[in-house]
Amino acid sequence: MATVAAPKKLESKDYKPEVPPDWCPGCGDFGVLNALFQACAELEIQPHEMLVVSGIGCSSNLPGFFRSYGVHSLHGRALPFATGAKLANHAMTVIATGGDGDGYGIGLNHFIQAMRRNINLTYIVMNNEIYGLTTGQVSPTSEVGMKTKTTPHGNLEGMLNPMALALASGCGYIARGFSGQPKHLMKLYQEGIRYPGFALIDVFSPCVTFNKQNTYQWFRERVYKLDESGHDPADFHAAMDKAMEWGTKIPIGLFYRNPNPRPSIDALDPGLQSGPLVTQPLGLSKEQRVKCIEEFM
Ligand SMILES: Cc1ncc(C[n+]2csc(CCOP(=O)(O)OP(=O)(O)O)c2C)c(N)n1
Ligand code: SF4
Ligand SMILES: [Mg+2]
Repeated sequence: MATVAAPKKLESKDYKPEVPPDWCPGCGDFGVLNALFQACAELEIQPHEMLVVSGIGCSSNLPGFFRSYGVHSLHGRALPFATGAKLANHAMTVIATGGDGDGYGIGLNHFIQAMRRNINLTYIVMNNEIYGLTTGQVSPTSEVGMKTKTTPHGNLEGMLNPMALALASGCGYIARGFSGQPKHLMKLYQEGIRYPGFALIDVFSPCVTFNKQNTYQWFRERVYKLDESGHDPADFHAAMDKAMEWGTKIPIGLFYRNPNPRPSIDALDPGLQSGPLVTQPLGLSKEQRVKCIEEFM
């Protein structure tokens, strides 16, 4: 009798393409990527059943270093692209990635709209508080007073707070990790990917080349884990209080997980209830055509 081989257990190496990342040695994005390999392997997501979409930036090069379907789109446009892909095939696990400049600067409107719409995808933002790819300009998350190429006398603008913004925009899963703590980060990814709606994971991912202020050491001295501090992630107002913390102590971990997740768009849209659009027949049936003509004539 023929025996059927048990399916192979996935490992990190199954997501590694032949081309290794070309990030600067020590860049925080390595830790972000390695934690994602591990998270996907443990969740047993087949590479051909997932899509990783990015914008433009060092961090946005990530889909090229991950073996799955991938798109390196336009600056600030990872989320619109990911939204379209998810609606076309909601059976796919969709992960959007990028940087603070990409997502919180040029792409900020799309970030807010995607959370409001509640598209079921996971958004990983490698937040290094600078524009890395373009060699060190100020970003929306750069600290006040920070000296960069474009702010030689110090940044005069206030910092954007992605955690508070996500809470206010209806995001149901809001977490922050640190690439220097990849195991902790991996758990945040896993929960975010499993969450049935838009999930934000902001990651402190130091740019060792252009941000000499927010270094690994700087973060290590400040970050503390919410899960070890008695924080209740089901409490929206407690999450907002934690989102406002910045200074000598900075929280990482799960800020908020909506205990009653509102249904995501793909769970609500009537057109998607008979299966992913890509598997539905193209065009209209005769009955549908007649119904349309009757309605519009
Ligand atoms: C429409 C448009 N404007 C500007 C740029 C130039 N540009 C490329 S990446 C980038 C910023 C990248 O910063 P971030 O998203 O934080 O990524 P990082 O490189 O820090 O990972 C900018 C301004 C561009 N490619 N397209
Ligand atoms: S410039 Fe900064 S963000 Fe870009 S690869 Fe180098 S260390 Fe990483
Ligand atoms: Mg950046």
